[in-house]
Amino acid sequence: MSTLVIIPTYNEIEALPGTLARLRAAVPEAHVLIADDASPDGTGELADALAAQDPHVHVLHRAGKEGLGPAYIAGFRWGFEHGYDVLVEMDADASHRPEQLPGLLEAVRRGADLAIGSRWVRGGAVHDWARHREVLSRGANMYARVLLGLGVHDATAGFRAYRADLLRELLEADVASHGYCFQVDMTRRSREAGAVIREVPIDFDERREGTSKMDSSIVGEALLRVTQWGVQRRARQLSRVLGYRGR
Ligand SMILES: Nc1nc2c(ncn2[C@@H]2O[C@H](COP(=O)(O)OP(=O)(O)OP(=O)(O)O)[C@@H](O)[C@H]2O)c(=O)[nH]1
Ligand SMILES: [Mg+2]
Repeated sequence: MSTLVIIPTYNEIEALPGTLARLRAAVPEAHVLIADDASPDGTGELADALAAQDPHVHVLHRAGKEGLGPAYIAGFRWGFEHGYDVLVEMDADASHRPEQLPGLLEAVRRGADLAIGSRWVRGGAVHDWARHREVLSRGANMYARVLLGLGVHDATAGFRAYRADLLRELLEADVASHGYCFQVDMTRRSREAGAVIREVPIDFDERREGTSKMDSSIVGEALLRVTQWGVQRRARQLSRVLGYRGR
């Protein structure tokens, strides 16, 4: 299983070197693609320097900040072109422990199309997270679970391993989501495509370097989209029921 780990970056000059070193040590056979949105702090140049020293490291430079979703989609397409079997999503800020990536890859090896590194299943945990972040994440996941019937406990999770074949199928349609709801959107699409989804418990660490890119527009987009998808889903269910009664 040839593996590409995609790390989206925006102003991660402090955190990236440590995360990359841990990743290269934990899963030496995997290749890495840093997808940088022209970070003003020079993360893209740093990534080029790291790539020049290590043939397993690659860089995708994008024109400007467009959010997580478009950066990942560009990274996935790069991965398809280069023939990888498994594409991984991982944050640059070491919130996701590279040492736990083998667990996700093992789940794919055993038949999952999508392995989600989950904070909110038994054995999963968050460390040093502010109370309001935990409440937000748990609340968002509960809302998405109830509205969308995903059967997944951590639909916003950003530490994931996808079988490339599943992603290729999902990206035949446009995915417009930018922020966190990109993760929910992809989970929803995976479910609709009949994919085998496994949640693997992980430890999520609060970032120690750099600054968060989460803001109210990202939360707002997620709330709006999840609500829209939930309403669409209910409307489809209702029209099916009414359709049967009408016969
Ligand atoms: N290329 C790109 N990467 C982004 C963008 N926004 C966020 N990222 C990266 O996506 C990953 C997750 O973003 P974070 O800011 O850590 O978001 P978060 O984990 O929800 O927030 P914190 O818990 O506060 O760190 C990091 O590697 C960011 O650098 C973007 O617009 N473009
Ligand atoms: Mg983070």
